[in-house]
Amino acid sequence: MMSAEHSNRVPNIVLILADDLGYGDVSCYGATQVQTPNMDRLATEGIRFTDAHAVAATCTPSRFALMSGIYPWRKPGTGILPGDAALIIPPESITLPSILKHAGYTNGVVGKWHLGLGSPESPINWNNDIKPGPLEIGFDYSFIIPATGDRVPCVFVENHHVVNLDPNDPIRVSYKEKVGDDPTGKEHPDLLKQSPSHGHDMTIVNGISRIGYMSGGKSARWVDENIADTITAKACSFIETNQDKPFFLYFATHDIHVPRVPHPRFVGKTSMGARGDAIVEFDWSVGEILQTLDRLNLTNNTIVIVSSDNGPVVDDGYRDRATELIGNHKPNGFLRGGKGSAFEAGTRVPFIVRLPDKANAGKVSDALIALIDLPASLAALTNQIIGQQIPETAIPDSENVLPALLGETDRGRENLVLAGASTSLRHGTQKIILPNQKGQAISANTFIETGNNPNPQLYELKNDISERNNIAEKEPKRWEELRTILQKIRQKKVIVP
Ligand code: NG6
Ligand code: CA
Repeated sequence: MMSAEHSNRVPNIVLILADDLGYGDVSCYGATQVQTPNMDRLATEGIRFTDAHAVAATCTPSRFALMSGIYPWRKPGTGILPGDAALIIPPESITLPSILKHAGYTNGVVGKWHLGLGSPESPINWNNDIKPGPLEIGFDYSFIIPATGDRVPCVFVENHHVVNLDPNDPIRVSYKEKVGDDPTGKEHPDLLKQSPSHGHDMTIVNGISRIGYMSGGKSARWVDENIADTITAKACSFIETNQDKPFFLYFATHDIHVPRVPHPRFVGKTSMGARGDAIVEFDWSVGEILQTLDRLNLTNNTIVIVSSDNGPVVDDGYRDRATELIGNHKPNGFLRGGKGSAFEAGTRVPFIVRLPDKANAGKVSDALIALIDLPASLAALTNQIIGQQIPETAIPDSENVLPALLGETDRGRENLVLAGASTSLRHGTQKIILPNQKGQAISANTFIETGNNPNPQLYELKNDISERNNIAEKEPKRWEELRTILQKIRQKKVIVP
């Protein structure tokens, strides 16, 4: 089957996870106003999935599921985290990286983390050892943006330490009150090079006001224009350093999240302003990874997976002209909704897998799969090759969809629970969204259709991919059957560490 078996070595795994990249944002998924040649190359050389999902429509719960194999709604406290939150995955628990580590992989995470750092008992001191974090849940190397680009502290953390920190200029962070005398966006809009449209009016770093307050750490602060260059170089050097052993690289880009401040060489590459240019920058990062694998002769023994943590958003809190310049571009493609939404575009994301030896190159698969399935599927892969077993109670919501990932079948999951503004269930091509009495139909901040509705919703995506025709009232029996399936999954007894 795969060359990995012949060479008696497990394949390397590179997982590139974009931030807020929508189903319609790349050219191999139909975008025309922006070209993504490296994503397109991957689609030509790999398998392009049309029905792959993040299990949540925002970052933290989506990434929690990817790492832990547990639906985020099973664990309180897995919503969008502030930058000073404690790690939400207990150290020593069984995770995607710990499974691979056990199978002999050397694991690295580079880029956006947003799963918390430190513990509730000992909150993070940014000037000291910062742990627990990625290294305590299975990674061997980490170079991370602690939370998001728009949240303080705006510094990189490498393993347990802030990069380039001057001990004489310690960092303080608060999400409650102003610390130190750095100007805020609220007090000093005159100092801003990009102003907020919602929130984002606290400490100014690099001319951009953020969520949260920080002081100190001047020499450690990132320059937004250089984030993609910095983390892409770290990701490539992790590959280079570990080329002689099986490695797993989780490369979580900052693109195309806000604030969108691409490097000057990408500015103006599209007619869509910062958001379009950030897509081009993201695609460049993908290209750098592919070239590094080519140069080191690793392409034929490496699985490359590229996806996104949740659906797209145009105005996510900064006036970067994304709305004005969007033209005919549809970030959600032919889907309804976007980031945060219970409609498909909240969670259905681009997902491409390139296999060793480019097996099944060019295939398009409509298997229903999700990022949460990577722990069980990659465990199955390593199990096939080296016979690894993991405890039965671990990664309870992760399903082994390896045959679909390998392109051997178009069958994926039967059921998938999705956490957007309201909870929904996919059962094959059928979808229900639970009634939500309180939620707004359109997000006041992002103007995205949330999918919230006080009434039951049922869609047959086979002939209504854009969720326009709610058939719940016409088909009460089908609605009830699907709701029962969802209830059963929700009530399943699982161990949540
Ligand atoms: C929201 C922010 C948004 C973004 C999001 C998290 C405001 C008004 N909006 O609260 O800008 O940071 O959180 O995005 O502050 S995510 O991709 O990390 O989930
Ligand atoms: Ca995101």
